[in-house]
Amino acid sequence: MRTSASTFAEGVDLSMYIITGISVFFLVGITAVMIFFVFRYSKKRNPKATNIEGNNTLEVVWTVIPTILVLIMFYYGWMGYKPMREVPDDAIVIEANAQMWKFSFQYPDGRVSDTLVVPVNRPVKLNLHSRDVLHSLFIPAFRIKEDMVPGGNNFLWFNPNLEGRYDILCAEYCGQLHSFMLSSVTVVSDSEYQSWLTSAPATTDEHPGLAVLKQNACLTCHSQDGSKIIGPSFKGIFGKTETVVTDGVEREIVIDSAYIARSIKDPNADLVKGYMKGLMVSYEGVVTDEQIADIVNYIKNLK
Ligand code: HEC
Ligand SMILES: [Cu+2]
Repeated sequence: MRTSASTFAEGVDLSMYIITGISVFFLVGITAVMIFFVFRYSKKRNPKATNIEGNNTLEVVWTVIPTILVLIMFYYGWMGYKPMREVPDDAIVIEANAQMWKFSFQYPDGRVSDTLVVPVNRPVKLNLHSRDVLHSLFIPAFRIKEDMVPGGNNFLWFNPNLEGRYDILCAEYCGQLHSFMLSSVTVVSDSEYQSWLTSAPATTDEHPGLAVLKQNACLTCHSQDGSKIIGPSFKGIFGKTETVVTDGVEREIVIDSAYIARSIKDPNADLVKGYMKGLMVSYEGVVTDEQIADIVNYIKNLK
């Protein structure tokens, strides 16, 4: 049995069973009739081929019945889908952000989390945003999936009705590490939700620069150990001389704080030689100047 943990599950599952049922009925029926005809009208039993000219009754029957069946499928599909676009007024509104290759969720009080925590039996609306390419937020247990379009403002909502922890996947092929773009939603009681909301985010003794790199998923593209992932590694780059391509012209630069800041705010201005343009998007307005200073400080120490 698959898990179903939201009020949408019933409608989606019902329409799926109806469509699958009708399809299986016709698969079996048509196959059986075909096999019967192969024997009944083989050359041996039916040596002289006959030509049958039109049959109005048949024409009407095989037009009307399939039309009714398709309308039945449409009806159940529509009944399952319609409530997904009608958000209750009292829904908790959370901003869901996607980027290559990470989800993050921002709660009304400003709290940001990599995973969702929601109270049971309360409607939750997610406003869907993407910082770079097309992603899609898919929660199979809730039977809900919507595209996250850069520059668009799509949404989804759900009403979870079973406590537990469920997978969130990106369902739109969004590049090399698409299959690692995972998160989860934990459905808890109302009191657990309240205490989670008010609890201070776990403090770590991590370098603030490292925290910023993690929070913005920089490390999905930049390693700290010298290996090349999507972008160059951060290891030992500070003070290094590097070849970059600026407006199509190669030149040598020394990596300093100003260069790192520019790489973050306008990544395609100076392209590191050997890397493709447009992979890294600008973090202008996303990462503050203080955070950039923390990053620079952290990279300096990555020997
Ligand atoms: C989707 C992958 C991706 C993400 C996410 C990403 N970058 Fe990059 N980054 C690249 C690529 C590719 C390059 C090399 C091409 C270029 O210079 O734009 C690059 C270049 C850089 C450089 C220049 C490195 C050098 O050796 O000159 C810095 C600094 C940098 N990124 C910092 C960051 C920071 C900080 C973040 C997070 C806030 C980040 N990047 C997020 C892909 C990414
Ligand atoms: Cu994605």
